[in-house]
Amino acid sequence: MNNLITAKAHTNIALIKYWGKKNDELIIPQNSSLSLTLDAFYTQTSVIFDESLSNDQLLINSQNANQTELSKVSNFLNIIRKMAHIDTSAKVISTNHVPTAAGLASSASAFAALAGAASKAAGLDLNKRDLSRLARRGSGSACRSIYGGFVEWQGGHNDEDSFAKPIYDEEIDINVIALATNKSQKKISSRTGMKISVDTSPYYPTWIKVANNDLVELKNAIYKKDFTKLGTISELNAMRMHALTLSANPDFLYFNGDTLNIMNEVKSLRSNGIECYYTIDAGPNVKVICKSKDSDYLVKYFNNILGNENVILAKPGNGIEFIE
Ligand code: 2P0
Repeated sequence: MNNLITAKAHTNIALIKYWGKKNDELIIPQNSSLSLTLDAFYTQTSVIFDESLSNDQLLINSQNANQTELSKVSNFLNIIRKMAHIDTSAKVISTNHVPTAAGLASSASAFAALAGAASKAAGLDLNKRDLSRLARRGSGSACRSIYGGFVEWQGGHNDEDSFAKPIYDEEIDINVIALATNKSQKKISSRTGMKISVDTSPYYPTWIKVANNDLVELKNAIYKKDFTKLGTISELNAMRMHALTLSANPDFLYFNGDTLNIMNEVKSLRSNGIECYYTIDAGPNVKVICKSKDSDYLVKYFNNILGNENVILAKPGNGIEFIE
């Protein structure tokens, strides 16, 4: 205790999406998911438990966090304090190296880095599986950011058996180009969006079956290094997830006009022999999956459409690291 510990975690992009919970408090998902950790975006977080503090303190990107952010982090620290049998307040200093323009959610990298730094600062020495289980309690997708490369979040049924694991440790040729489209659209958080989908979409039970099948198919594609199959299934699975928002009551949509334009561009590039696929999360931004040999061409292509600041190239990234 009384040690300042710093951890760094990268964000991840889901190729098979997590969209819905079985248990809201423990964050147990309805289906298993599979992601790729990305090198271009990360969060670095330092934590110290300090007897002289009367409350938790949180700085995000050198600014005092607002009350909502602080409560979310304090609730997460309470889980760690309970595990470590302490009641000391903590100071948390977090920096997101996720360009705002990338439009990538930072909750995955943020809670993965926080789980690592805070558990170690509290004197706990968790293995990666337990770190993944802990990160999951902050934000579901964070459990996948404990590992690098391709990662499966085994959905499980309870706190013990719901955690992520790396599924492939060899190099595979894959790049992801993050494209930020117009960001003015009103945002429905993932948490809210997935809850409305579970509660009201008549297609939700079918989603679970289809997503489970997509996961098996995608793992096969990865093991066989079959890029075409990998891209095809990832794109399909993303659209199947978004169909749940359109079929919810009230219905909602994360896409804007630029999102649709980029989807059409990707399809047209593909029919012209540049093999690329899209995936989209809970927002209007698009991530394009491609091979490294095509990434320079595609970055320039999208620079011309969206402007250089809205196009960011990422490669597979590493799992959590502790910084001395
Ligand atoms: C994912 N997304 O698998 C899915 C696919 C977006 C679309 O952002 O409620 O922020 O904190 O567990 O982890 C997942 O939402 O939601 C997510 P909570 P989270 O990456």
